Amino acid sequence: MEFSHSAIEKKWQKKWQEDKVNNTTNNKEQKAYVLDMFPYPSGAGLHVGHVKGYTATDVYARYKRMQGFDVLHPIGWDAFGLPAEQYALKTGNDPRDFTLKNIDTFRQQLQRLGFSYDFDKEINTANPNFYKITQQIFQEFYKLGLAELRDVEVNWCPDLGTVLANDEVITVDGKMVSERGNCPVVKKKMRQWVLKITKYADQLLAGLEDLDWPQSVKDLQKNWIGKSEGFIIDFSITSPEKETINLPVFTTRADTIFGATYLVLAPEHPLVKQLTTPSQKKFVEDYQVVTKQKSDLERKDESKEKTGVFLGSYAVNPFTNEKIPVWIADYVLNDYGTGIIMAVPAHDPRDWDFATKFDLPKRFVIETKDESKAFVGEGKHINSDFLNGLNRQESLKVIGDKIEKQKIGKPQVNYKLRDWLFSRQRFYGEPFPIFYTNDGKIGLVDLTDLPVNLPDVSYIKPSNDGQSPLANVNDWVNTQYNGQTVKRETNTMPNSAGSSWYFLAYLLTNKPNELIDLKSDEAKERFKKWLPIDLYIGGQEHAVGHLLYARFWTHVLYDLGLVSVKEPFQRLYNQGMILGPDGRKMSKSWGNVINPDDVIRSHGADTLRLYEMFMGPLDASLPWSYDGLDAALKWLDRGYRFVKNQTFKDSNNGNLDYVYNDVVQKITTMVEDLKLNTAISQLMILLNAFYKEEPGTIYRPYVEGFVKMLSPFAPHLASEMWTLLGHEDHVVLAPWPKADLTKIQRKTTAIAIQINGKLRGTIEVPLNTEANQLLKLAKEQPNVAKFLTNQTIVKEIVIPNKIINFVVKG
Ligand code: ANZ
Repeated sequence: MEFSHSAIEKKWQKKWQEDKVNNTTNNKEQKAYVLDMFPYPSGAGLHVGHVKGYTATDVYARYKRMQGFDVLHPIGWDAFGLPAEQYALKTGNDPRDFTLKNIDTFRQQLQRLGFSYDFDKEINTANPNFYKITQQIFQEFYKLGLAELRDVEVNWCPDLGTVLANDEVITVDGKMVSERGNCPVVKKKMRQWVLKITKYADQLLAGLEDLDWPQSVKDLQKNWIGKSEGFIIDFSITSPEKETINLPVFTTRADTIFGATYLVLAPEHPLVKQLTTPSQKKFVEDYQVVTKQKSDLERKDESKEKTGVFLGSYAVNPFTNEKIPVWIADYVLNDYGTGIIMAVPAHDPRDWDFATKFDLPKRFVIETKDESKAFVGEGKHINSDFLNGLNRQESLKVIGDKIEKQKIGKPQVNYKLRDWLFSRQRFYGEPFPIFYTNDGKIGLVDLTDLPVNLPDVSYIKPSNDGQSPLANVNDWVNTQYNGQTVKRETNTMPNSAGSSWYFLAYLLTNKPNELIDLKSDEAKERFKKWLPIDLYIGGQEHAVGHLLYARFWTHVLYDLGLVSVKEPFQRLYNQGMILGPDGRKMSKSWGNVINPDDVIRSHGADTLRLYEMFMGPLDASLPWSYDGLDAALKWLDRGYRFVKNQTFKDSNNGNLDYVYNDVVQKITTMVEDLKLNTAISQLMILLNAFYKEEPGTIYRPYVEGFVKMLSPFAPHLASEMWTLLGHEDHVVLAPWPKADLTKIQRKTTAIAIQINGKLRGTIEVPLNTEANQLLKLAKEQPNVAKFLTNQTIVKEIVIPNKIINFVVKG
C-alpha cells in the first residue's frame, strides 16, 4: 500500500476537530436533519452492524453539506436500560458509572470511523438534564389526561423482577419469555401508569399516509394499530338461574349472521361463571387454568389445534331465532371487541376448524362451489332471508340498518392497539415526577424542582413481590414535599421514554447535555427550522415500538403547540444486517462477531466504510467477506496512487467529458436515493477511465470532482488526496460537483413515421429538427414514399422529436 491509513486517519480527525468542520451551521437556505437511531451503549461496544447504518447517514450528511445545506447530524446515547441494571446487579457496580464508561468507548469508536457528528450536540437519556425534560413531558401528558394509573393485566417477569410491554415479550416453544434474556413471563394484575396512545390511534394511522417510509414498516404499524369497523350485536340467553342475560358480540361480518351457529366467549370473560351449567363446571375451570399460561400470540396462532369447552347454555340468534350453543375457547381474546364472538364456521377458518373438531353445525350463507372449507371470498348471499342475492357491501348496509332500527346492536370501531404500559419495576430509569399524598391523591412535582433524581444508593435489587427496587429505599420513598408528608412513585419509566423525544433534544443543545427550556421561543424556532427529520436510518426491529411511540409523543407535543410538525420522521430507511462470514447472524455464541476496532487497525476506517457501503444494496442483509474488505482497500490505494503519481492539466482535451459528467449526474441521484453501492461503482468507472488516458493529460477539475465525490465514503483519504492536488481547504466542505448536461445530452433522436397509424419507417435526425424539414426527410424514405404513392395526404401531424403521422386517402 502506498499510504498509511492510521497516520492519515489520525491526522484528519484531529484537523476536523480543530477546524470544527462537522459543526451544525445555521446560515443556509436549506436544511437537512440526518439522524441515526442512537445506540444503547452496551458493554460490548460498537458492532459492524452499527457501522453500516451510521456510514450511510454519514455519507448522506456529508453529501448534503457539500451541496450547501445546513446539516444537523447528531449522536447520543439511549443510556437507561435493563442490561446496565442487570450487569450492575451481577457485579455490584453502579449502572450510572458503568454506562458513562461505555459511552466513552462508543464515542471513541465513532470518532475513529470519521463520522461527521456534531459532538457538541451529544445527549444522554440518563443525564439529569435530559430526563428532567422527559419528566416534564410526562407531566404534560398527565395534565392532558393522557397518563393515568390503572389496574392492568401485565406481563410479569419474575426473574427480571419487572413488567414488560407486549413488544418486549416473545413466545418460545409455546411459553411467554422476555425478548431480552429469555426469562419466563406470566400474566398478573398490577396498578400501573399507562399512556393513552389509543386516543391517538386514528391520527397515527392517518399520519402514515404521506411519509416516505418502506411500505413494510407502514403496514406493520397499520396492523399494530389494527383498526376494524364492524357491529356489536346482542344475543340474548337465559341463564341456568332463568335470568335473561345479554351477550354482545363484536363482528366485522354482520352480513353472515344467518350462518352463526354457536357463540364463543373468551375463557376469562366475566360472564362465563354465570353461563356455566353445574355439569360443565369442572371442565370449564380446568380449561381456564390452562388458558392462563398461554400468551396472546400463541392464542392467535391460527395453525394451532383448536381447543374449548361447552358451557351448557344456549343463546338465541336474533335473526334466525335459533337456539345456539355457547362455548369458551382460547382463540377468542378477552380484551378485544367484547370478548365474545358469533361463530360462522362456513366463512371463518378459525370457526371452521373449531366446528369441525367439536362437530358443530356449519351453514353456508354465501354462495361457493367448494363447501369443503371455509369460504372467505366475495359472492351472493344465500340461506339469509332478506339478504339473499345481495353482495357483501349491500348486505352489510341492509343488516346494519336493521340492527340499528331494531335496537339489537350498533356500529363499532375497534383497535388492536392497547394503551402503553408505562411503569417498570426497575431502578435504572426515569423516576416519575409525581407524588402521592396521604389521602391517596396524586400531585405533580413543581417544574422548578425537576428533575426528580434517583437516590444515591448502591442496593438496587428488586423485591420478589413485584415492587420496584426503589421501594426499598425508605427515606427516598417517604419524604416531605411542600410541607406535606408524601410518598414517591417507586416504579420508573420504560426505556422507550427517552427515545420517544431524543430527536427533539438535539435541537435543544449547544453543549453536550446542556438543554435549553423546552417551552422557550428559541426552542420553538429551532423546532420550526429543523423539523421534520429528513432522513432517519435504523433497523427494522424498531418498526413498531420505538417509531410508534416517538410518533405518538410528537403528535401530543404538536397538539400542545410546542413542535411544528405532527410527524417527526419524514423519510425512513431500514438498513440490512451484516451477517457473519458463515452467513449466520453475528452473535457471541456462534463466535462469528467482527469487531470494527480490529478492522480499523488492519484495513483502516475508510476501507471499512467503503466496504460496508459497497457490499450490496443498503437494505439487504449480507455476509461479511474479508476478500471484499481487501478489495476495497486495494481500490482506495489505486485511487491514491493515481492522484499522487500523476500531474494534471488545466486545459481540457475533451476526452473525458462524457464519462465524467455522466458519472457526476448518476452519483448525485444514487446518493439521494441511498443506492450507495452503485454510486461507488460509478466512482470505479471514472477511475478506470482516468487510467486509460495518457498519463499527464487529464483535466484537473475532473480529478478534483472525483476526489470530492469520494470524500463522503472515504473522507480521510479523500482529504489527503485533496492536499496532494494542492488545496489547503477541506474537501469535505467543498461544493459538490455539478454535471454539465450539455456534455451528456443526446444529439440526435429517432422519429417514428406512421401512415394512417401504421409504422412505416424511422429516421434518425438532429434533436429539435423543424417540422418542415422532418416532413421532407420522411417523404424521402423509400418505404414511406411507396405507401404515399397514389394517395392523397389529408393531414400531416408532426410531434417534434417523436413522431410523424400522415393521414391519407386512396
Ligand atoms: C363473525 C364473522 C364471520 C367474523 C366471518 C369473521 C368472519 P378483526 O378484523 O381482527 O377486527 N373476533 C371478534 N372479537 C374477537 C376476539 N375477542 N377474539 C378473537 N376473535 C374475535 O376481526 C374481527 C372478527 O374477529 C370478528 O368478525 C369476529 O369474527 C372475530 F365470516 O364475526 B367475525
